[in-house]
Amino acid sequence: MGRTDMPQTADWTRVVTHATVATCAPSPAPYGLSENSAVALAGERIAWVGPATELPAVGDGVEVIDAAGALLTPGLIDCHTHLVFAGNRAQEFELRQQGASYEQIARSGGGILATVTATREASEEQLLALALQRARVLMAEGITCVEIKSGYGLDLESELKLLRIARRVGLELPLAVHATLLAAHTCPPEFSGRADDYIDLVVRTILPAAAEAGLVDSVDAFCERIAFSPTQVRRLFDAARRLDIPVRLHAEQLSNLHGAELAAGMGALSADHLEYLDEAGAAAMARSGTVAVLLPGAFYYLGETRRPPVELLRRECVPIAIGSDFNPGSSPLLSLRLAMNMACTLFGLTPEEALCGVTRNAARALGTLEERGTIEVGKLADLVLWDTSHPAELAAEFGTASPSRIYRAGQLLG
Ligand code: DI6
Ligand code: FE
Repeated sequence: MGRTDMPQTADWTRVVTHATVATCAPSPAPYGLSENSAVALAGERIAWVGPATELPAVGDGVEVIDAAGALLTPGLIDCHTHLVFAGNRAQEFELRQQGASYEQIARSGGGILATVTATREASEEQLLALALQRARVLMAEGITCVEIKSGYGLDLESELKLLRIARRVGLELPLAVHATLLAAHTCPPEFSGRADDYIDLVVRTILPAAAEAGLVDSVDAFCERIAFSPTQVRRLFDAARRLDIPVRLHAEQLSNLHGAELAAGMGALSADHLEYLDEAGAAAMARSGTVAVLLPGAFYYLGETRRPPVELLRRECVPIAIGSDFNPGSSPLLSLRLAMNMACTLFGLTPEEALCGVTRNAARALGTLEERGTIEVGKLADLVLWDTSHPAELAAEFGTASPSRIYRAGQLLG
């Protein structure tokens, strides 16, 4: 029998049936939710989605999992982490509790630079072990894809080291990794007072070398008074665009330098933080389809009071994603579930926005929406079966509702 004559189900490998499926795809139903549904997998891809009552008969070789009403969602995506670093900044937490601000600590040589010192001193194997340990914690929450930034090396060798580690995490674990070059995180001590010269080094040496080694999926920068100016960011983004590498930006976290507007104007995948975003910035993001990545962990940990303009983002139809921003200085919380909850409690998102913010819109922020982020035929079978049946629980609570089964590209993780 020729392949075209074979029944549609011939290449199916697994079926999850009697599930409450939240596809997270655009749909009139909140969460794209449907009860008593089935999802069929053919190898690493999703082959069929529909009501369990319409599921075609399947052959003996197909594993059938009866979900008994449990919730099935896309694998979660943490689209903003700084997962590779050494040391910790607990002493800075003490200083801040005594009244020092994040900016004051950064200006006096602490902050990001303290982590740069610890990270430069650590070996590649030590850093890899730390990153793997952290990635496993995220995976246990149902994360199947993570973005990992460099940015605590700030010289050629160290930045390449961090990006290689990001890639190795994706090779050693069943986890998709998007590696982001964040060499423009802050000015390293060797370039103190010479930020333009450091940007020269990033543009002429670090970015081309990292790109040549195949280590860069996107380029990021920290656009802030304590980091880089919009003019410097533009030079870096121009260089990234010449290499055909997508850009994203830490923008409007502590002040409004109009970074989001700049990033959107250059077609950025995302602009992240955005507490100080204004109307022009949101309108520019809407025009370019740039995703707003909200990072409530940093807002919470730094004791900020200014919230990102969620109502404005909704009005402008800017897609909203949520990341953990896991890092030792401003967001030491290794839990995307907690970030989802905080996005609701602190920023006023709905649980549905929170779930779509770590699935569909997070995939979009990583430029991978065609492959991931929703349960739709043809996409990778990155799926999580939960020990709950209602999707609101994923944002309403944390430390509860755990994954009972996780599939990464069709493979059951064990
Ligand atoms: N914004 C942040 O919140 C983190 N990086 C950034 O650009 C902070 C990183 C750190 O303090 O180590
Ligand atoms: Fe960040």
